[in-house]
Amino acid sequence: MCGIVGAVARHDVLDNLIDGLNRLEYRGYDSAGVALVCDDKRVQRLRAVGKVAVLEEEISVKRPVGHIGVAHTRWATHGQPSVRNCHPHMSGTDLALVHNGIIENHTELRTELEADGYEFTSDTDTEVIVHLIHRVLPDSNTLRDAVASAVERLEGAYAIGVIHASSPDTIVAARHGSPLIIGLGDDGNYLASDQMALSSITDRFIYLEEGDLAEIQVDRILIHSRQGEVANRQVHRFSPGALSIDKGHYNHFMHKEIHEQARVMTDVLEGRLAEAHVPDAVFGVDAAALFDRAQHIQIIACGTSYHAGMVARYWLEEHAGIPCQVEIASEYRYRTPAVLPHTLIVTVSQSGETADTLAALRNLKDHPNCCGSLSICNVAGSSLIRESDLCLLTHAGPEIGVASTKAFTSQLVAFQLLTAVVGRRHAMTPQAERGLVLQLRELPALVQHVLLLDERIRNHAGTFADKNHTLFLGRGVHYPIAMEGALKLKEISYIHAEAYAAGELKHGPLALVDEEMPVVALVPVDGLFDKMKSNLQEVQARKGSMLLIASENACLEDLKPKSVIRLPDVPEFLAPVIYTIPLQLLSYHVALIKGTNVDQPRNLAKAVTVE
Ligand code: HGA
Repeated sequence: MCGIVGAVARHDVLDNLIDGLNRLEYRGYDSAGVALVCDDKRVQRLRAVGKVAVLEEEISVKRPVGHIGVAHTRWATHGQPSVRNCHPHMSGTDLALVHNGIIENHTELRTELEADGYEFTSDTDTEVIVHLIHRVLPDSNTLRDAVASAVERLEGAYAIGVIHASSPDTIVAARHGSPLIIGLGDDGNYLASDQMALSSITDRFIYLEEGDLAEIQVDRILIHSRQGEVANRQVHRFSPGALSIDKGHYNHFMHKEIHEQARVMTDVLEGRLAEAHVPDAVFGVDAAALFDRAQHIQIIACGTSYHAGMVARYWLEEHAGIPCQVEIASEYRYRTPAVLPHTLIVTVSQSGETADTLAALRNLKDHPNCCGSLSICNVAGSSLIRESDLCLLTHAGPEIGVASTKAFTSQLVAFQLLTAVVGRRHAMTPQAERGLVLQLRELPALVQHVLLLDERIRNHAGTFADKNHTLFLGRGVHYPIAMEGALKLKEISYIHAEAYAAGELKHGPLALVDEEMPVVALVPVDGLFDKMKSNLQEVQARKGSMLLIASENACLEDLKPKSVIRLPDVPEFLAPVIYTIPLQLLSYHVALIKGTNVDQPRNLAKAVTVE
């Protein structure tokens, strides 16, 4: 998604801006640009389609020097990726703006501004904002007043950074629906849509809240709330290590992040397991009272996080005995759900900024039947965390690969902890909770063991790389794991992949099965093992080529499978985490053979901050 960086300092800020853009590359983008108020008091802008490196080439020809500037990586929502659509956008020669988000009423604003004589030079929704500010500037005392009055006209979502040639000491920033943070430096102050952008400059951050308007100067930051009052926002500190982005000895972030999962399992569990139970306080100080009230759970998420929620529903209903529903946020936010009394809302998002999930939470949390909200999230200080009553940080560390891996398995563990605390109040006996806690302690070692299969899984990747389609099959709690496996393959290798609950096969998808349709099946030895085997017989009878990811105890002789990856026999409660890992590795190796961009797949972005 789009990224914003801004800087105002005692030194030339161009290198800070470019460094920030490079650190935001992981989010996915199609073009980049920068604008500075230069020392001759003119605004100089440079923009380029493609990687930040292309912009840097332009800069090397014509380097602007200035103490204040804004920069942007664009992931197009309105208008093609092209130089004319790159941010920063300008109105006249003195005013420049960067924007993340979508302006929903841009068409009517454009018509109005054109009637006033403004000429548009891009196809974006963003350009209306900069002209709106320009139009009110002559009647405003300050740039801040002009921005404040312009944003009142906007419908939709925005995080913006604005500079003007005649205010060469101030960046004005505003947020509504898209994240924005201020970084406090020693020699200046900074703005970004993601703290990762500023990780080489500072470890001190202020998170702007909804409706905030900020003036950022070298030695002064002034924030006004939506109500126009001066707001004192807390400064948060993060250790530099928490923000490090480095591939180590791996060729891709995704591969590194898959291999980090044993450590991530340790980190997400650290301090969260008592001798024989999961303490309520793991979820926050008010957790006990809130969990006491909850009679029903509504999980809301998107993409991979939605799959984690689907797995959780099996656990929460089977082990905890609490009714649970799971829904895709982009659907949930636009319907009128009949909310059951005493519903606990659980939102899940790696970044904590997923626009649809955040909107769904906002719509629902004041519903009279909601007894509270919990967010499961990887980024401290994110909007979801700040707007929820309770949170569980997944401690997976920065996830740079666009295709989520370690964030997913850490979300699964978060849900295992939730199953224990909620279960204690419903169907779970103390013995059962103790059993779950003991199993969870084994998880990091089991994950480490499965990661050793990397090489063996690579040997199977060739079967998929020249195919156009793949089916993934699972049953029970492994059905959403099959969905996650299919999503990984689609995302990074661009092979069309579909997941089915194996029992559904004969209701349609079996018609697709032939030698050209590889089938990946998850075959743990659990209560559905025999059913799964029958489904696989159906595939085999149609000459489907199968890759079975099966427990080492699974007796598969009658299927005579050519391709099997054997996994350790693990407790059923842990199996979804364990069976995820070979699917991640398989996708990775297929993508490598196909030569796709593993960490930044085409058309995709990391933190999905637009709806
Ligand atoms: N709507 C703007 C910004 C898009 C965005 O925030 N993407 O993540 C544009 O299309 O330029």
